[in-house]
Amino acid sequence: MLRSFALFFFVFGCVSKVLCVQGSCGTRSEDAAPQGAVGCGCGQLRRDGAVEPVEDRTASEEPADKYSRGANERLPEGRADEKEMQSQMVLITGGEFLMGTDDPGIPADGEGPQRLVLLDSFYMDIQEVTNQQFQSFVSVTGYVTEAEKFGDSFVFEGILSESVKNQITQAVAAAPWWLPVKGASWKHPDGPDSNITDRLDHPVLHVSWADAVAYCSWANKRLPTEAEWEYACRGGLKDRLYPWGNKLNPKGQHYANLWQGDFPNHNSGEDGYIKTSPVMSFPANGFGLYDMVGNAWEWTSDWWTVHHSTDQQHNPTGPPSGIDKVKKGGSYMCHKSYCYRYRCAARSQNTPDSSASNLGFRCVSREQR
Ligand SMILES: *[C@@H]1O[C@H](CO)[C@@H](O)[C@H](O)[C@H]1NC(C)=O
Ligand SMILES: [Ca+2]
Ligand SMILES: [Ca+2]
Repeated sequence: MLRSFALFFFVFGCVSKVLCVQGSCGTRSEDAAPQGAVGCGCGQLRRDGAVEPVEDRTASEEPADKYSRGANERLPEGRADEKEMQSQMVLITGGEFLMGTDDPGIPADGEGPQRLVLLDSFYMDIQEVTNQQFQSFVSVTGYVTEAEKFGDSFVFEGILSESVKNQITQAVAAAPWWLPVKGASWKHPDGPDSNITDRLDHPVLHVSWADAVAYCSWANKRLPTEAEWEYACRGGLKDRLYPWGNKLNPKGQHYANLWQGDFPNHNSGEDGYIKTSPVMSFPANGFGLYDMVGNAWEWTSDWWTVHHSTDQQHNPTGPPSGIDKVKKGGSYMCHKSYCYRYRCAARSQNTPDSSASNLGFRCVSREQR
């Protein structure tokens, strides 16, 4: 806990927020911050150091190994069905692109400097991994997510039922709209009294970085690097803000599931969705990829740093180690006033064991799967 706070000081240099005692913060306490500098508090969802996972995981039990197809070779029939459950992939033809931006929306996030990156070709899921897809993975492998092991996950206050909200005494000091909710998991995304029955085609949520790695590995895929994700997000456009261009709502249309209204108090749902939307509800980008920005944040394989070399790089994979993993694209909770992170160059971070009601993933692979 101390370490997260120290890091929080370091990253945001914002003393007032740290001193803001749990529960005593006004919900608009971030108004004083530069626009979007702190955002939706998405980076603050760290698990308390005092909370230990139910099981210690040894190296050989890393989810990626344990649940890889190799390790599950003898598992049940139903391969064909399982295959059909997988997301369609699209070829992202390699090439050069300008990663990051010299005109950062949130400089503290390390969006800049803009730098030349060369990537090999790869295939990418056209959609975020859905509840249904994750369910098929779990039913074949018996996988248990980290949120289920910890027994809780972070849920946005605005989507909790009153009865669950009333039982919660803790909050994230810097972002009081995030509540650690017992029993929240991918199966119970809005808390223990919710379910995914009507949301099988929505992005899976409350998955940690390791959970995402385990799923992709099982599917013979992997998480994208940040560079791959950003290149894919840009959809062939150069130096634009969004996957579709520079205008947020071309011709008055919504191109992503974001937040309209007054964050965090009122979501007008003008784009049709207060929470997540079924994947592919908004137009695809030039590469045929859906929901690259908005809907659910997406984990990448890179460790987080805000320092980037301007040297040209080939297939960069980020720093060799770190504390947080990079996530990209923003979510249905992002509004310009708090979380101007639904841009391709934007980025944020979480500890790998974090999970929340706005964070999911998609996979990539070198070959067509
Ligand atoms: C799932 O939630 C819906 C309400 O969102 C409820 O009507 C339904 O009974 C729940 N299903 C289960 C299996 O709990
Ligand atoms: Ca929305
Ligand atoms: Ca997304």
